[in-house]
Amino acid sequence: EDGGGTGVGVATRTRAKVKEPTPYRVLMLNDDYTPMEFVVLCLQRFFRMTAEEATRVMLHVHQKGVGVCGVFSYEVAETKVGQVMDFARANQHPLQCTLEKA
Ligand code: TYC
Repeated sequence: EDGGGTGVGVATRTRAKVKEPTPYRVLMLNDDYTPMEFVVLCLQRFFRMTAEEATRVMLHVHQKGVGVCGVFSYEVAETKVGQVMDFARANQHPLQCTLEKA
């Protein structure tokens, strides 16, 4: 770039700006009725966890009350929350899933 026409350029914008989306955590909440196996199935199906990983996260939620399923862009997080909530409702489980700014 040569703003003043001096023949001397300043190296600006050498790299395109990559705008990272604001990250959102998807949280799974504990309840007294949803079967443990159903929560594990949700974590495997919608968050692509292995059985071992899903079991670890499910037990964490069971013991602590809440746990992180993953961190995503708002759009992806919102989609995953909807998928879990729809699947839980279809199976008549009270499982709750939500999102928060990470
Ligand atoms: N607390 C449930 C039970 O004892 C199991 C459970 C775990 C439910 C995690 C929801 O997000 C959850 N059957």
